[in-house]
Amino acid sequence: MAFSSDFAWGVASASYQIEGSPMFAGGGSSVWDMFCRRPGVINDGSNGDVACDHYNRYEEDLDIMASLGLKNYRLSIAWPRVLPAGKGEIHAEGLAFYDRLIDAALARGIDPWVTLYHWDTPYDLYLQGGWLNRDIADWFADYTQIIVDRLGDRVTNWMTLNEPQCFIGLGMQTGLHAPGDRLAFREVLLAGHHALLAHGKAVQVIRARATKPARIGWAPVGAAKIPATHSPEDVDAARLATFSTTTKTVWSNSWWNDPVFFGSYPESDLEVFGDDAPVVRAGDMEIISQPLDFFGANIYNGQTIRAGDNGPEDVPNPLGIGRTIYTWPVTPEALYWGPKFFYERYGKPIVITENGLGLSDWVALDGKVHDPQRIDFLDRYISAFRRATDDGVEALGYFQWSFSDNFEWYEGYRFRFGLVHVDYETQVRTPKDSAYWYQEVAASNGAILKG
Ligand code: GCO
Repeated sequence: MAFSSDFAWGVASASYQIEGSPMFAGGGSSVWDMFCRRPGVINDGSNGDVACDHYNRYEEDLDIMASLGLKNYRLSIAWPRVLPAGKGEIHAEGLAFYDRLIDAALARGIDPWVTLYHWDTPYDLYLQGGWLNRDIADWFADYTQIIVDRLGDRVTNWMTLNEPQCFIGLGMQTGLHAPGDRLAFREVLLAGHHALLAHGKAVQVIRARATKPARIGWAPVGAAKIPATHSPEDVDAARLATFSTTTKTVWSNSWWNDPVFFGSYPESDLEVFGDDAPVVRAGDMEIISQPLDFFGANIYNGQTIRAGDNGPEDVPNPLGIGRTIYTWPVTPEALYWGPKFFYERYGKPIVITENGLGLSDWVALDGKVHDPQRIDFLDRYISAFRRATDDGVEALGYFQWSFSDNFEWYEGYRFRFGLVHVDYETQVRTPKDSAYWYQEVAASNGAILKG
């Protein structure tokens, strides 16, 4: 079986992880700029000041992409590059950068998939409450309008927010990510509600103002659950675990996606969250549940689940299971069951907006970067995704995270996720073996996969 003939093979990136900070190019700073300046929060003491210097080297990066035959590029826009204070005055040069970037991609036959927000909240807005301030939904809508008015004649594919679970949960509950807050669950969920409102308002703006017909989705974490066996009991248990939670956590898929696709928070989560759940004002859910064209999901691994006496139970991973540098377990079936369950429940075509792995790659004596584990990992995962499509899941695309090595948040530059190696001392790019392999996967529409 095969992927559809118009299946989008792509690579993904995010502004703060590759561009270099806007604050050195006339723009504003973001919560990540400020967070990285706190001692001890980034494991190698680094920051995104320069990163891959993509702001200055985007043409070279797009040339490499084109030379690898890659036709789809998921990128994000740095809000403070365009609006240094998050609202008000536009930084013309910052906006012009994205104009050039989109044109340069299109000129090389690369279709840009634009994410409006991949975590770089303008610091000035944080000082006004950030995601805790309900007004942020309007600030985000105004920012979106500026972007869509400028790029909406050329961009087809849009994503609003990347991983609300992370920028709300890791950013505001555990403090591992910027802005590094540790708030009560009630405040966390309130901020999450505002993020959902921002999403909905942004969708309204794109629909109203894009002159090129738009396809719109978002890119939440897809917390995948894998049934321990194919028995109906285990499959039901995994499905239930995918769409409910028994603890006060932000990692519930349905908490974020039910409002977006159904216009309501899930009853079972509401019971667990109790008084911590946000007050939903009249009209909120109508805004949040704007029709979307695809379900984007970032999936890296999955938790195995079995039917237990008192509901779904986590099954421990086998001893010695393969693990990536993050110690995330290698669980390719996540890319079968995740898409399958999401498609079943929400009925929207699936785009894997991120999948990949971090390793510690280096340039070998022969000048090349050999990363057989990445090739094996990706083959297993993409093959599992293909099996999901064989079993009826409608799939529009797959985006490998990431095009190049980059700033991996609190791990800094130690963890390399790229198909292209970056030497941060010299900014020299070297496509890894996996880049050439992925080129063949895309060119053959998956036919060379072995998994
Ligand atoms: C995320 C982000 C990416 C990460 C990638 C690897 O999932 O955290 O969307 O920015 O770099 O997932 O951790």
